[in-house]
Amino acid sequence: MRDRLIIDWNKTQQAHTLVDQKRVYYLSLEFLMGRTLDNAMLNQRIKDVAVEGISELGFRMEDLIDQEHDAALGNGGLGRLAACFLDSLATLNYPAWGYGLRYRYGIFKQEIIDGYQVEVPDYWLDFNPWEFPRHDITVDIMFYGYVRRYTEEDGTTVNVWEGGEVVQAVAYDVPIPGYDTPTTNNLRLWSSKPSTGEFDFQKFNSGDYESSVRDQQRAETISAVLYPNDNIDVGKELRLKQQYFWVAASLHDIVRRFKKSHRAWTDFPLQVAIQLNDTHPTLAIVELMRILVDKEHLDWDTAWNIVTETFGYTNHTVLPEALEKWSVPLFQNLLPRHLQIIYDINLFFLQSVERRFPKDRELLSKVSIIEESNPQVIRMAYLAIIGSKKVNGVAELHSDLIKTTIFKDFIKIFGPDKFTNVTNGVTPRRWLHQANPRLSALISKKLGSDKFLSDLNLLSGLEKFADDKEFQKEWMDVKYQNKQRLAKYIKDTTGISVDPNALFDIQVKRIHEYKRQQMNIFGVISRYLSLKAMTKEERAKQVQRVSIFGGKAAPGYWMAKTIIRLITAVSEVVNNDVDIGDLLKVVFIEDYNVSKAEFLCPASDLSEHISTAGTEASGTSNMKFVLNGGLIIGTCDGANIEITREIGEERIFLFGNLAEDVEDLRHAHRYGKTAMDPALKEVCDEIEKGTFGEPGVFAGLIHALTDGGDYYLVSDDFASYLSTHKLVDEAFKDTAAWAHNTIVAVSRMGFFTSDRAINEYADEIWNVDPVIVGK
Ligand code: GL2
Repeated sequence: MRDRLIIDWNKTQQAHTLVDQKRVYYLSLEFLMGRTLDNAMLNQRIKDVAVEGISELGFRMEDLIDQEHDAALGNGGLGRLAACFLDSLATLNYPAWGYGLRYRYGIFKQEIIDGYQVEVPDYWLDFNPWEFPRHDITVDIMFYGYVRRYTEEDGTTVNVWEGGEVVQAVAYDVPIPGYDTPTTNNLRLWSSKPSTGEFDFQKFNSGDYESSVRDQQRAETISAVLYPNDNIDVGKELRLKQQYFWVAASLHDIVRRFKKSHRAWTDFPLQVAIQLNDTHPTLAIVELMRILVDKEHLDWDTAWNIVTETFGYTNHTVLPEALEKWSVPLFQNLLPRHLQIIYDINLFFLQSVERRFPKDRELLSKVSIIEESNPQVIRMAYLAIIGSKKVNGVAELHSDLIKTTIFKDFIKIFGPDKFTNVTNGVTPRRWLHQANPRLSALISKKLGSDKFLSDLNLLSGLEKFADDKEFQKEWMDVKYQNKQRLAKYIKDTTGISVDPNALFDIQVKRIHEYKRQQMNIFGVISRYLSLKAMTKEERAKQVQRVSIFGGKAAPGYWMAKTIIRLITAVSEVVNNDVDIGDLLKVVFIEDYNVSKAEFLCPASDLSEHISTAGTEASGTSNMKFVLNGGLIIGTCDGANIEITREIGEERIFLFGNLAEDVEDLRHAHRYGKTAMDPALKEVCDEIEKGTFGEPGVFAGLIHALTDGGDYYLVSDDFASYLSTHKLVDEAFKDTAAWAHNTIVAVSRMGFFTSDRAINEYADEIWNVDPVIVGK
């Protein structure tokens, strides 16, 4: 498979070089690729032959596929989005490159020990046939040092950054095959090593062995580990080093490629589009200015025009704790010349603002790249906005929110057209065809072809069969088999028996207070209490439920870890309660990752996307679950809103307060004007009674609801959450209607393919055309 990829990869790179047209560069600190083998076979359309061949040799393909380690160079949705985008870019034949870091350790592996999360390193490079070390492609990257400024004879000022520590970036290339096309793009990941070779031999020879090893380790540390934080900024120097190392190496590569064509610098934006996946690569704006002004000696204005025509910036969150800010002293020490450039960018920007809004002094401090805190900090998102041609959010509500909240002052300055929306999408190749081969085959059979895999709107052809009894049966049969597969996995890994006839209710995503797994588990406790209070006859009428959770907590996020502990504690009690039996089971799936998502998504009846309104920028697993024939319970947040619009509100269980009400509700909590929801109070009392073990362990969770001000509005949404779950139970009893609704929902999911999202970026932001690579 690897050799096949390489042949197409070579063909593609040659074709792209020959046409020499505009390319897209997708800069992302995270690429959550998952496994490659299955995807490579499917994209090259040779899986059937391979399965046959393998079985003739006496093996099962599933077993082979299972041998592969996930490439887990990402935290969650943001990193997985980048992976889906690479798949679509190649499938749609766009000349595109991904640039990222080759972390030696990806996201940690999660073990659950005595109900608690324990982090174990993810050493995934033992065996990775999908990467190609390119020892011929290296870039020296400098940190620290100082800036020497002098005036040349003709009066121009020259800035030279020198005297710093140099580290080498080495390229590792990963081929990215498109589906049903020879186009195989490149993902280039950078690895760090000392610039002087293996050791500093002078030190080594003079007996200073330890320090030569230390230098080597110091260099290698840069690309050693992925920061395991999702939606939170921690501001560590090593992280800034990673960002500059990756951005500088990537830009060097991009500029080198551009220079080969001997075009004028002003042609740069006609040949190059660079997309910043969140603010992590914002330094690229500064680095390109440094290259153009300090090294290529362009004048500032020409350079700035080139820069601002080249970049696009995607914002992925409005959470204030996730917005990157770098302390000026830390930055000054690490990147002294870049700080000067940022000051200049800011100065010219503020001067232009002042000219246009001479009476608005407050505006200047509001939009300044430098926040006048102690210490001063650099607001990376502001720098990204000012240095980019377009700024986009990732779902309609989110794109509206950034314009009215965190970036509102910039609308005044740049006008509304600079800001746009590109709703996220997921690749149907991985998230339908690969993850759910049974459903994919059934759809192909019904539609008479598998063309829907490259044109997802063709799913609409299913709608007319939504009431066809025979088809409904086949449809629900597929769901049942997928649930059976999950039930077996649960039994094998946890020992818990679950009945595939029960309603499978799944919430899998990073553990975060804003995503409200705590509300889900409180809801489970409430269900448990009501079941306990029922007579036998009443219980017999209830719908069986399996509540499935999965997700990693950031290692330093104590509250998220407490939520995991509550889930595991509740599962210990509920699963062993003889009164309850199969009516309710609670399962925590250890080490949720891409390959686990691939068998979880097809097995849900219901999935939960229940963030506090206005906090989840988009969400993408919501799309995956619906595409796989499940319904969702969710808040009016992120892409849930567009999913509702597409599939119809009768097919989604929406509940809770709206984003526009959140501020008032929080205000009311702060000033003590809200009493806790009575059902939630009962749940809290039960926890405090010790039903789920030592209550002190969960005190933080309860405190967050009471004196903590209930920032995520669990109490405000709890009653409607519970009553909506009752509606779910009722709906699930009517199998024909459930089948009808899931078929209609799937038939209307065409919009959520990442192919649509990528075409929107290509047309509206990058201005780039596909290149057809010959067979
Ligand atoms: C996220 C958002 O939280 C999530 O809602 C969105 O779907 C993805 C992709 O756009 O981006 N932002 C973020 O910082 N992380 C996300 O998953 N980690």
